Order: sequence, then C-alpha cells, then structure tokens
Amino acid sequence: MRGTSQVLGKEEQLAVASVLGCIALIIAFVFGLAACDGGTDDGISDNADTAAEVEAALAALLPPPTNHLIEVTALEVKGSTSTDDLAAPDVDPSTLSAGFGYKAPGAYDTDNPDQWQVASYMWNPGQMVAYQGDTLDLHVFVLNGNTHETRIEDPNGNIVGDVVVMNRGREYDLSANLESAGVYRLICSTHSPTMTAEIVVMPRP
Ligand SMILES: [Cu+2]
Repeated sequence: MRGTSQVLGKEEQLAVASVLGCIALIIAFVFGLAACDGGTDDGISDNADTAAEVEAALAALLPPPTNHLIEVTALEVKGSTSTDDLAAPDVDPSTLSAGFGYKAPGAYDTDNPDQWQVASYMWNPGQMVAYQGDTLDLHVFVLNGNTHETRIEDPNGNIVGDVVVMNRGREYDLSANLESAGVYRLICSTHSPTMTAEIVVMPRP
C-alpha cells in the first residue's frame, strides 16, 4: 500500500505541475498580447502608436542636427602616354563632356608627336553625407582651372543660394540648409556635367 501511495503521489505531483505550467503559459500569452496591443482595442491607432514609437527610437539613435564644414578642392587630373605604348582613342574632343579633356598625338606635344593626353575636372571629395535638418558649409579652394561657375542644387533641382564664379587660387564659402532628404549637388556648369559632387542627405524621422 505504501508503494502504491508513493506512486499515486508522484502522479499527482506531475498533474499539478502540468496544470501550473499550462496556467503560466496562458498568463504569459495574455500578457504578451497586451504588450503588443498597447493596451487598447483600436488596431489602427495601435499601429500608429507602434510606428511613432519606432520613429522615436530611430530618432534617438541619430546624431542631433549639426553643421558640416567640409573642405572641397577643385581639381583637374591629367594623364599622358605614347602611341608606342597604347594607340590613341578614336574620339572627337568636341564631343566630350566639358569636364573631360583630350589632346591627340601631335596636338598635345609638337616636339613629341607620339604623346597624347587626357584630363578630367572634379570636386574633391566627390560625395558627402549629411542628415536632413543639418546645415552645410563648403569651404572651396580652386587648385586647377581658371574659372568655375558653381551652384548647389537641392533634390528638386532648385538652386540653393547664389551662383558663384570661382577663380583659381581663391577660396570660397558656400552654405545650404539641408531641409530635404535626397541628393543635393555641387555643380560646376563650366565643366558640366562631369564636374559634379553629390551631397547625400539621409532622412530624419
Ligand atoms: Cu569647373
């Protein structure tokens, strides 16, 4: 009888433990639903609340609006070689971008008619990154090229600030309030379209 009693006691304990486990699972499930539900019965507003919470969490991860002072240089890079090493390209220089240059054999160096040269104007850096709501100050120095007619365009193609004619050896300051997310552009129309830099503005929640 003692052994039977002991066996029944274990079964009872297992049954009680099983019931308690089920109750714990139900409680956890209900509380889990309540946490996801936001405590209200309105599914639409619950989603809105969740979206607002996610936006607030993302905003907290981003740096506060700031001012970017970026040093920019107007550059022209050149390269030359000889027809002994590589045949010259079959290209009409007048069809190239104003930012590109090509001087054919004979035209480049009359004393060495086998030499030819290519060149390209550019901004350095060519790509910059900021967040919506930041301000941008570009401190520009013109190293190459006597003249660069320069502007900043917002993501809709509208000119921000003034169009500035820049000359070699001078420094210039351009600024913009980056109100819109998207790609702003620093454009030299003298050497368009290739002398263009991008300012990628990330959206801020
Ligand atoms: Cu230019």
